[in-house]
Amino acid sequence: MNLTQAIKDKALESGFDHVGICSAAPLEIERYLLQEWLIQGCSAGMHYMKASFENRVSPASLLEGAQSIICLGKHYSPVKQSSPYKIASYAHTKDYHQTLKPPLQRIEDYIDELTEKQVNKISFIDSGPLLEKAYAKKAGLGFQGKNTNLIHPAKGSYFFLAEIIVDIELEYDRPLNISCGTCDKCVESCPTGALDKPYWLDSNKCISYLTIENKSAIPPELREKVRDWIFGCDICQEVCPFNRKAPSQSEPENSPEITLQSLLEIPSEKRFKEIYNEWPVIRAKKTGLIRNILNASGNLRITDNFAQIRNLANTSDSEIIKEQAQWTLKRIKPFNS
Ligand code: B12
Ligand code: SF4
Ligand code: SF4
Repeated sequence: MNLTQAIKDKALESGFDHVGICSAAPLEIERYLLQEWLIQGCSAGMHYMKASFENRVSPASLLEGAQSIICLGKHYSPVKQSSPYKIASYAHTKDYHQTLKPPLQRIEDYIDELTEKQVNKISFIDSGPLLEKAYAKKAGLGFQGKNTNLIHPAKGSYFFLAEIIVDIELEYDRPLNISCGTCDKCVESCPTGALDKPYWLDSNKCISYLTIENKSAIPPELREKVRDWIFGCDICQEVCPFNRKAPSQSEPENSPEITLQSLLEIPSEKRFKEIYNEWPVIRAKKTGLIRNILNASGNLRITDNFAQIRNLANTSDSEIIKEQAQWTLKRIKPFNS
């Protein structure tokens, strides 16, 4: 069996659902589009997107002599949510940055077993500075939808991406010749207008950014539009016809409980990190999650925690939480009688 096929077989055997391989040549069109996206300020407060610009479009800047990229996809299921507060489906499974490391390592070890020459390689799961969707698209893993996610024509978009850059030449796959066509559902459904233009996401308005990466207050004009989401957002995937066949699951029993009460009982950010260590919600930090729950409580008019919210509005050490609690209080006060 040839090397390319052996690597692909190993990737599937290791638990990945998709594998495709492309050349590690620098991206030219995407370089321009990414630059434009950054100039327009669409990366919001994610300053690391600018800092690592060259790495994103030029794999040789990440691995000397980079020749090929093995692109991998791992599906997760959309979740039927039972809590009034919504958490993006991917965050109901344990942190993929951690769980996908061992299967990735198995593929890397296998490449070493198969090849006589020392193969230099480097692997990434999201956290790496590589334009992952663009390379995965090149490797035929899916097409890029108007919601900007990579979509597999038969299995939808609920999958993570990972990749291994290697300094050997392999056989390359081709991009798929498929598109959204006339569908516009995600653009029409995005509550904040983050997808004002198809294929173009403004992070400043995206609920996923506002509730996860954003370390400041949620801008007042967007608070209502964030609705009941407290970590991430799945709306532009939920409405996508390509996800109709994605098998959904109920919330896993061991997924962490996140309520205002449970968060306020955690004494520090350090302790929060220890408790949620294996879960994606760790990214928002304790302060971010409290801010998000307060915002959703205001939108849902949930009055159960009225006394705690009033307390936060008067005495919180965090200006962000204090101000958000005051906003929430104004919205729920008339309903607390
Ligand atoms: C920054 C980031 C975010 C930001 C910005 C999102 C974005 N669309 O850029 C925020 C915080 C908002 C975010 C949210 C989410 N993210 Co995110 N994110 C990233 C990260 C770290 C970088 C993405 C990036 O480079 N953006 C830069 C812009 C310029 O890229 P782009 O949108 O793809 O831009 C292209 C288009 O504009 C396109 N284009 C422009 N015009 C046209 C015209 C046509 C015709 C076409 C075809 C294309 C096109 O060209 C550009 C360059 O390629 C990647 C991991 C990585 N290292 O790549 C994960 C990643 C993209 N995220 C992921 C996920 C799962 C999510 C969420 C679903 C999580 C959630 N449920 O809340 C949401 C989805 C929101 C959405 N609709 O995109 C997955 C996506 C997997 C997939 N199947 O696509 C990734 C790949 C992480 C991973 N390894 O699994 N994310
Ligand atoms: S994740 Fe939500 S807010 Fe962001 S683009 Fe999609 S629908 Fe809009
Ligand atoms: S909802 Fe429609 S337009 Fe949006 S990504 Fe899916 S197919 Fe494309």
